[in-house]
Amino acid sequence: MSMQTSQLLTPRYLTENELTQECIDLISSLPAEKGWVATKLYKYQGFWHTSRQLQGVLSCQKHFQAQDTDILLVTTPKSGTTWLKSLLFALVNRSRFTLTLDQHPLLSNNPHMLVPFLELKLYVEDENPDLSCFTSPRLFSTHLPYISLPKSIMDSNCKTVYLCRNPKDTFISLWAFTNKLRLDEMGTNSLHDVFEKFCRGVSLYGPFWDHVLGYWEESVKNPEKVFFIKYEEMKEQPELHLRKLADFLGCSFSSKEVKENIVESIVEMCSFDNLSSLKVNKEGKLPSGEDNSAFFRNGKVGDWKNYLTPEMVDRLDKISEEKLNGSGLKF
Ligand code: PAP
Repeated sequence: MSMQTSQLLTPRYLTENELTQECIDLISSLPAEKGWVATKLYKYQGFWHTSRQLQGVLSCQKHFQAQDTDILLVTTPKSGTTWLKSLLFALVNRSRFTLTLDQHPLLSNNPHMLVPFLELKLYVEDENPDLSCFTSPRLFSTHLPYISLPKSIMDSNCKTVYLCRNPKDTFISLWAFTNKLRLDEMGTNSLHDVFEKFCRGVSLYGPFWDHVLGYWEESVKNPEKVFFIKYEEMKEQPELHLRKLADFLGCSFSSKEVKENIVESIVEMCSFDNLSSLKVNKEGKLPSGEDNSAFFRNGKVGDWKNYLTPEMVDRLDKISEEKLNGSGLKF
């Protein structure tokens, strides 16, 4: 294959050559490690990023202007972002888009297209994108750690929903996902190799534990601003937590809506089985090149039991105990 053809076939998520001089200069001063998919990961403000991602981080830190009515979904990668994007979109827009019709935007769009990432989509495609087409409340998402959030988010009254997941399932999901993103000629990452990296904190937006703790502490200090939820809680009682989310966001379900089973309808529409069986999610791709199907693996709690050795489990448990000790947070 010629050089030109192979460049044409490179998905956008792997492109590393569209960086501003500012980003190139910054990268040259940052600690670097071999990446899981992209060639390298760089440590910026204590967390690991690809160069493409870093470009988006810098741009959104510089230009994003939060509004008090904004809703920001923050997640650790592979914690159920796609799921919560769909739930929040359906929840917040339930008067615009009726759930009973077969025309709901979630039935023909991957949730990542409806709730875009700031640093992975909007601010990586354009240094200062025009966001005027977003209707209020604007719904955005990010994987950014608390310390790296654009300042305007901290200064505004916008609401943050934070989702995370137990580190064992997060790790397995990340391992499986990143192997799907690797091109055939790259081969796959062994579980053992990337496990070491994950434990050392060298993973997308890692260290995982520091990411979670940043938002946990903020949610304890400012519960009216940061809503903290785990994937496992959401799986166990989705209706209950969806109602709590609605209360937090100031759009509680009315008793009429409860009687009409709107809560259940949203949960059902956004279920793993429903979303993963839609044509758009079976066959579609994101503009950045990822197959939509890569965001739907099996959506189970405890799948780590099928992959991790007792030593690996012990090691992750010990890190969690040490890092989360005294915080009040447990997995
Ligand atoms: P991202 O951080 O790259 O956006 P994210 O959506 O957070 O990915 O993670 C995908 C995980 O959520 C997958 O978990 P698994 O690998 O353990 O299977 C995916 O299956 C799961 N997931 C996607 N959609 C749903 C859903 N509707 N309900 C429950 N889990 C889901």
